[in-house]
Amino acid sequence: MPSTPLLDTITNPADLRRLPLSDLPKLAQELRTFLIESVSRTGGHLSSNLGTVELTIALHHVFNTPEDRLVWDVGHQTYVHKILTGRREGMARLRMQDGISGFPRRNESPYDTFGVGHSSTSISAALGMAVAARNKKENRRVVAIIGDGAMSAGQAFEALNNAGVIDANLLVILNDNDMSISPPVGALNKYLARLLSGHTFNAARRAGEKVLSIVPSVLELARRAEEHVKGMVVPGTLFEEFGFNYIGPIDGHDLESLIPTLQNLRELDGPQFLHVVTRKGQGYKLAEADPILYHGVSKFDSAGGIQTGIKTSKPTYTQIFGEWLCDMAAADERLIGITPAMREGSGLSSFAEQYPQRYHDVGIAEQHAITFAAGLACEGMKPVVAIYSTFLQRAYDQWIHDVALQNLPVMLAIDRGGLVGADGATHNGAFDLSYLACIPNMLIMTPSDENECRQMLTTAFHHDGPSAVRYPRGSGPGVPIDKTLKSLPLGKAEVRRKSSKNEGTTRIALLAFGSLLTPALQAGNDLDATVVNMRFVKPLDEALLHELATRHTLLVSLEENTIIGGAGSEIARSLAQAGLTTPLLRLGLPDSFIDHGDTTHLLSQIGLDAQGIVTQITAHIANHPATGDLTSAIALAKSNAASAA
Ligand SMILES: Cc1ncc(C[n+]2csc(CCOP(=O)(O)OP(=O)(O)O)c2C)c(N)n1
Repeated sequence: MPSTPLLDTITNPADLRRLPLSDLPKLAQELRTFLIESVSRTGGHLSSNLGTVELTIALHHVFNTPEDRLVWDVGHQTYVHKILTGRREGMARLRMQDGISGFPRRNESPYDTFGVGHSSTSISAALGMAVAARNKKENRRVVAIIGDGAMSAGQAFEALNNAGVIDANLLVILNDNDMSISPPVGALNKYLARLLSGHTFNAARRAGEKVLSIVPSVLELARRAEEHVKGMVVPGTLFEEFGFNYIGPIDGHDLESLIPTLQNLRELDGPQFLHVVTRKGQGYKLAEADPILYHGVSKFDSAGGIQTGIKTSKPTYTQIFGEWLCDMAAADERLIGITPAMREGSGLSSFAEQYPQRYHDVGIAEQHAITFAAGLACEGMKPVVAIYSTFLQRAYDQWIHDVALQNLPVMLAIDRGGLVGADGATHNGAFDLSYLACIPNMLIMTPSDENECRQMLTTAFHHDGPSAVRYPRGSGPGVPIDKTLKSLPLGKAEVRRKSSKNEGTTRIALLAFGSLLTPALQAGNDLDATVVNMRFVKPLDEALLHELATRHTLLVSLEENTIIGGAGSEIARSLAQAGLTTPLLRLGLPDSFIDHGDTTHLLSQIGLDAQGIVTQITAHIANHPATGDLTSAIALAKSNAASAA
């Protein structure tokens, strides 16, 4: 690690507050060096953290944290905050199992005032805290720090709308780096750009200087003078119309203007809004040049930078989707591709280039994305919404009320279904099968390999109603891909393994959904079980299911979704409704939030790798006398498998 003598003297914000202002630029430099080296070793979010070094220093320097509350939006930009609040050592195990999280978490530190990972919650949460402080007569300050990307979401405006009338002591800092993950979109972005442009920006800076020259004792007068000055040079801003006192824009890398501005704002009552301008990737040339590439990184060589263009052996599901989208767009001009601010992550970059007129990045606005798609579908378009499972949670009512209820042909390409690894509990796609399966009119598919994914995407696209294809993060088993656009028969599962020895009397059937087919096939060999690729969560292949139920002594459902209400529950419902009493063991994600870590390891820990599946089934059989007679069948199968090997 590079030498960081000044940073070494700081273990908490109190140490930082003892430093003279003149030392702070050097501290910022050391923090950047440390950050680049540390993130290059662990992976994580880099560009956004480099952009908020000075802002974080200034906030902890001016505010009495943790008594004063800092509420970060998204929370991917809080590494410097973590380093300055006693977690510098922890950075070595950032986002690793049992290491610190990549986002703020209330149970990790008293300085992490609000758990986050999804965007645009900070103003709402901070407002709640400010109102609580007022009711409890606690004289603390609450600050929400939100990016211009996160500001584009409806919830941020819902909170502004409410804050303006509550008149609580709340400071909102807009960290404007003119970037979301990819370039920002929408009218708000254009508006912010206007605030920054030419004359207005410089004049506003002068106005800011005037604010700073005013002593707190004549605060009210000062406010009026400031209004007057601003009134002359900056037109009333949108934020003022919401009832905020707008200050800015100021340079978010200039500690000499940041610190006194924050000191002044700390003394002002009522809703305050500070607009700071920062640069994503600041101080690391490679990230400044390509902030998108350095937004979220795997381990890399900090001197040489990220090596691009390296071909991996297997395509990811995201890539499979991206290619399919382009192919289907060529085949059907009604196709419209929609992303809520995840162009790269969802695999839409090529589509956006090839079909700019049919590509819509709607901003961080999942709810709008779905209802926008519904409107398109009403008029005969074929919208495809590419969305992460975890972010679809935001748009649940839109999906039910605007799409499913009207039986509109809107298609969801749901990425990151199941565990996601380093991003952890906030980003796991643990619930989508549960929350979608209960909605009428739905078609829900879970591909078990790349080719099936392509076929399911085609099936969904041609379906005349709401549909979802749900695939995991990363790559699949690596099967060859048929480039044609072929559909699958609706609601038909596929028997992938039949018992070799006990045809007709095989006792265990593994009913696997999506990603768990691969380990199920391995477990099936060990157990000499029937293995079925279920393919459809809805409609289930009930004919096959009921037939299997009569020929097996134990059915086992497998899904990378929470067990409660998931695909296994659908199976249970179907069996019960048919009066079939064959025991069913449901395997899937447990009823707890699963933290960050390596996905393979996590899946093994919760018993969803091949070995774990065998162990869970044998344990279940041992504990349930009704299925006890299977023990000898399994022992026999295992010894057969061993002797065959
Ligand atoms: C609800 C939701 N949708 C999408 C994301 C994915 N996401 C993480 S950071 C980010 C961009 C945020 O941009 P901005 O707020 O400007 O912060 P910056 O990274 O530019 O500092 C997005 C879209 C998310 N975290 N939450």
